[in-house]
Amino acid sequence: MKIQSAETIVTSPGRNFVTLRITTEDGLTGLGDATLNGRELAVEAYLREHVAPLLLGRDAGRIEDTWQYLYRGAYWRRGPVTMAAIAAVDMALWDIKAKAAGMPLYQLLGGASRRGALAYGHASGRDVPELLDSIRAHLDLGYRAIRVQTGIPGLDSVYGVASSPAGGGERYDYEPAQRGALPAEETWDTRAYLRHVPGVFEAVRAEFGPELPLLHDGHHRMTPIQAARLGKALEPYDLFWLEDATPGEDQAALRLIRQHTTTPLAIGEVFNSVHDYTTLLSERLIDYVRSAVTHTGGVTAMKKLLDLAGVYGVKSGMHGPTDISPVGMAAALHLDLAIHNFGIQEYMRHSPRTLEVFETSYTFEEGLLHPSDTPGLGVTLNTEAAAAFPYSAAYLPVNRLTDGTVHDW
Ligand code: EZ4
Ligand code: CO
Repeated sequence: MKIQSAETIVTSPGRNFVTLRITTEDGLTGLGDATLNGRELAVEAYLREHVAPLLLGRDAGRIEDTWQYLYRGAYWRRGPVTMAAIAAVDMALWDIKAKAAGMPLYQLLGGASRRGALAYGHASGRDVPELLDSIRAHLDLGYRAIRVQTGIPGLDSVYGVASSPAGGGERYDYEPAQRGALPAEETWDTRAYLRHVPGVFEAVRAEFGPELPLLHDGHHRMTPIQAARLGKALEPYDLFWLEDATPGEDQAALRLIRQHTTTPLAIGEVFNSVHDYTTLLSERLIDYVRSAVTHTGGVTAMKKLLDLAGVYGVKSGMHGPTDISPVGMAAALHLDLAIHNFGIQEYMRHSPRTLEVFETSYTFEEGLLHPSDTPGLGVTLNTEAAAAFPYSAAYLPVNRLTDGTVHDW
């Protein structure tokens, strides 16, 4: 089963996606997601110029060997661009291997460990009444776990708060990457945030009771001691997790937070390697691993990372925003179903236009996602539809404190 071609496809059905399609001499195709939000063309060029030529003629069945060849063989290791490119190759090869076997990928990963993967949706509101409506709308959509993000008095726009929140069955349409030549700029005030958030969770618990799993994303904006204080303040509301309390590259920061609070901690959506987690796992400083298959070197690397996490009792909580393409989402769902230490899966529905380009087979019923029993990953790329949506530059916002200092977004 030799690789005959490896093509990159950039499409923008509302937002940009980079996809790798590998075809074998006997006509099997595999898809891989290589989307890196706001830096898409760097990964596309890496794949097109430096990876695709090395794949031609290789045995498509040698997934581990190809992973090591691209990782160790480049000499330059890790980093989001490299690891997204390797992830795309790895996903495409697993897609091909599972199609050749006539099985859904999760069967090759050890078979199903559960009926489906508990998904969490994203409720948000500019104020508390709007937030409560958004939570109701998500419960109506079938979600059984909900992330809560809220506007902050005095701040114009805040991470994770949709401008037109889901209501009456609408999709949560928050897309932080804005099209245009320059990133948008937002203003941030951590003290205002810390004052406001506990009262929001108080109102949510008062309305919906103690059972509903609630999550919250701090989006890297706090210092360790601020995060410790927030974690402590949120303890009465029994969060499922507090995500990205501090900037991700500082693993030691989590030690300080951990000393002060029993609120469960999740981190890792901007990580790209198991080496980003070694302190966090061995010292049991976190509860959930947030990496995406797309940004961490694919199914092969993610499986190893999650197996290591399991040794320390840490569970999965894979990243699943709309900037992970349906291909990357499907790869996550196969792992979610197969691994033992599954925790939860983030699920933001893709737009109808995205789903025209990427035809998916995964399902969402009674709060659970299932990758389907279609052989392979279960996603087809409609190349005609993809071609109708050319790349359009889009950037994530830049964040500034009220005095103009650049802050973490
Ligand atoms: O901001 O995927 O938990 N989810 C998140 C996402 C990230 C975007 C960045 O590309 O934090 O919304
Ligand atoms: Co996040």
